[in-house]
Amino acid sequence: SYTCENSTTIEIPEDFIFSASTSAYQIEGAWNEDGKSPSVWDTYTHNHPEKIADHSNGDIAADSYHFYKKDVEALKSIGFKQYRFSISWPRVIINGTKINQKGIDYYNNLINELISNGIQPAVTMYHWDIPQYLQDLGGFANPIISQYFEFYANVLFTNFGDRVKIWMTFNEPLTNCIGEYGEGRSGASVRAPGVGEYLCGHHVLISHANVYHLYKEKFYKKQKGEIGISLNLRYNYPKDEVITKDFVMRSLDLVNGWFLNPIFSKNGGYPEELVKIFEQKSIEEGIWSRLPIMSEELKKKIKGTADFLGVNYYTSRYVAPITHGENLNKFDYDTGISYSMDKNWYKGITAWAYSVPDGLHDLLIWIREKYENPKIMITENGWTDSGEMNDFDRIKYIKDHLAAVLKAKEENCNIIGYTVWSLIDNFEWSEGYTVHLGIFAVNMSSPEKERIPKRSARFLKDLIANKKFEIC
Ligand code: PNW
Repeated sequence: SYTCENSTTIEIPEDFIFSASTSAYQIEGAWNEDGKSPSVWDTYTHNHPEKIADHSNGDIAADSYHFYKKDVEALKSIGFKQYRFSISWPRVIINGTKINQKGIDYYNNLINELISNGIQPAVTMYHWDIPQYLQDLGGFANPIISQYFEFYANVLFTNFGDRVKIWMTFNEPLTNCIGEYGEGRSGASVRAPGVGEYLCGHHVLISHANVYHLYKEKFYKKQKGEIGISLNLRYNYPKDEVITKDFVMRSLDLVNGWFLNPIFSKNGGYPEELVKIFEQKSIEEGIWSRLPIMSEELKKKIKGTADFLGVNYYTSRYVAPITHGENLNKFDYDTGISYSMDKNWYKGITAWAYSVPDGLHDLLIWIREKYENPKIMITENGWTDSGEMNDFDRIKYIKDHLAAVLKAKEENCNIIGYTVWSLIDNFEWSEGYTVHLGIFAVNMSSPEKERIPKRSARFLKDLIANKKFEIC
């Protein structure tokens, strides 16, 4: 229970932005309407329902394609001034190759509805739903993908850039590259654990940089927007007294640094430690280095290509060196890190959900020190429930994490705002509809798909209105 004897009031700075987040495949439905071509998630869920907890899919989901006005209404009712959503690549570009005007119309309607309600759109270009056609050509394992991605981004800037001023190229490439190419989640036709993840990561970085340069050269002067990227980051703590501080710091460099270092570090390129590991591994394994080589020219091209860093934070971990015989994914094996949890961390209902608010604070300080205090927007943070409307655990989670963010901000981290994942309950990937992360429930069995505020929605409404909250 959360009875609280002496609470503290936390004040929220006047200009701090509050936002809520969703992604296209998880909410839109209309998977084959108005010319939309299939994404890998359509194919995967249709061909392999057994891989999804409740054998469901995103064919209809919250039906935001037809009910986007309900989403905007929900946002407005809470007082959010920003909405982070993603655009479905295969809806806007059929098979990744042909422009679909009806897809463009849909996002124009959504963007206009947001703006006329005083809500600023913040758009993710790619939240894991690559056109199946491009996946069949190798997806992000094929270097040509950067040209297709640039073509797509060009269409987005051309059509929406007059009104969209905040862009995120990618959402969580680490999760996506490991999931697709390492673990075979979502039907990548190229599954190559230990190779595919790194090819994917490499071409994500190149695609991201190309799109950043495209914007700066062709659109920025007129549109004056910002380009960032959303990375899923965690903090690590030593599992026991035997684990050295060096090991912990190195683990952060290896994992968080994979995507942070090339874009946000002073010298660019992959973390030195990561490169070293693969030099060793290729000698041991007698094969070509599995981490693609980043030339000096490419380092230069990728370095500094973000106006802000989007931080998606859910949890942290204890770390220790791997021991013989552990069953690990290839990335954990390559980096040599074994993860565990503290039995005192509050646990949610998915395997990954442990509440570690200190980890968010410590992560933000670590980024400030390591990457010269970049501008940061928290682009995801959220908690699971199993269907209850009085979601007190989520309220506590949000309070604790917001307090951690504001503390880091007071300690001079350049943080401009906080985004909750998610605005509405939605298709939670492999968990289907069995796990809920929305501050609004969605009546999935009703054709009207009503959005119903949970207790946490009302909490956030008060918090945004009063610019303060009470914490224990
Ligand atoms: C994110 N972790 O994934 C995704 O961006 C969302 O699409 C998803 O619905 C949401 O979180 C909830 O799962 C995660 O480090 C990535 O524990 C990493 C972690 C958790 C979630």
